[in-house]
Amino acid sequence: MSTEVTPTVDPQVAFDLITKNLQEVLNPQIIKNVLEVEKRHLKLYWGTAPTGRPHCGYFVPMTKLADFLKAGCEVTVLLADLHAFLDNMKAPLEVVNYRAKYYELTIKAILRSINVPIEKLHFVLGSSYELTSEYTLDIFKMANIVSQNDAKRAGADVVKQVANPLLSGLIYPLMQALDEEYLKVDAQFGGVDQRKIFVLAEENLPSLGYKKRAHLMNPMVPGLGQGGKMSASDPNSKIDLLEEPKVVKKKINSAFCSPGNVEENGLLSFIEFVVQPIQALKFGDNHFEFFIDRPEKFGGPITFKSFAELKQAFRDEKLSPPDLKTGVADAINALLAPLREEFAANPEFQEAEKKGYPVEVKVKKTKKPKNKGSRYPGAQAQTKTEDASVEKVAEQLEKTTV
Ligand code: STL
Repeated sequence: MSTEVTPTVDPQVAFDLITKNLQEVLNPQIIKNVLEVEKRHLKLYWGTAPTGRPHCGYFVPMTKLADFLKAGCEVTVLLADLHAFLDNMKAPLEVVNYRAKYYELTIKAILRSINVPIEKLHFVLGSSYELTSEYTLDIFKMANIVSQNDAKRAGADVVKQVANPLLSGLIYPLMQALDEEYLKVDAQFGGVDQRKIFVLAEENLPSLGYKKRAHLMNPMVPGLGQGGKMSASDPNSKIDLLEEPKVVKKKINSAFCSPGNVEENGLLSFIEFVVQPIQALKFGDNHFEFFIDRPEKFGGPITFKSFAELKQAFRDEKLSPPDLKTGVADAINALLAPLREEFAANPEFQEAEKKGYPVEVKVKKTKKPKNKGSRYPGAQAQTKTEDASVEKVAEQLEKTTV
């Protein structure tokens, strides 16, 4: 086992790499203890639920996986298929296997495209151990120590919030906490939106006789629309990893981007959180080069040598929104080109896409009666208008997380 081999990376260097560019680290001393006292490789995992098609935001955690691998960590990617099912059936059971495959191939393709060696990366399917009797009993044990309220709050930023929340949303966080034990890791990595689940895990695993883990959190990257978030209901706010170059151009052109405004600008965020770390990975820490094929009448082609310089030029209105858009669309298309190539060359990838995301047959929407069970006050008296307005609110609340 590689963990028994004395690590070659200096503990301080490894710690700095592991925690670089993160928004928050809970219990860093757990990590330090592994590296400095136990003198072994850190074991950690990143989980993703194979729901909708992965989008450009996925580049962000990938650059961190690269850091972890460079630091000598044993890294596991959990393809949380049952979580994709438990989150309001975002992935029905008939398609979830294909989606998990699609996610696995996408993640591998991204990592290869940014020159990250993936031989030491493990992929685990959640259902491979989450359906064992041992795990089931642990869910029941957790269910006896975590209140409904705490489970609900823990999932609030991750589980899709709907008008009539299902029981599955309460099980989801309990299982994510248990995954840490079953994957035998020292730490879990995820977006800062996972924070409440991470805290739930820290607070409750010890009651089951399991150890508390460290938690590493990435910042959330804003989407392309006004108001930041990548939203499922606004397809223009996110770009799929296999998007056609023309569609990339179109979506970038419709992104919110007002002259001189560097605060609410998803395009600048994309350069800062995606393009910049990828260049640092590929060409060394301080390397940054951003080329914009600007028309001659607006000053001609230009290359920025630092993100700060680019941001300042935009703030001073020396760089206009249309020119910034040209640069970002070209940059995204350059990042996506190798992914499209892998997809075109791999029939397994194509099959996973076809069967994981079957073309939707448009059926006329019929109003589904809300499932509130039958034994609650006013069960008989419920009106249809009430139902419709609640559904509307639920739709507005719908969001995706990275
Ligand atoms: C999503 C989107 C995303 C991450 C996740 C879910 C995380 C899921 C998860 C599930 C089980 C775990 C850890 C993480 O043990 O980007 O819909």
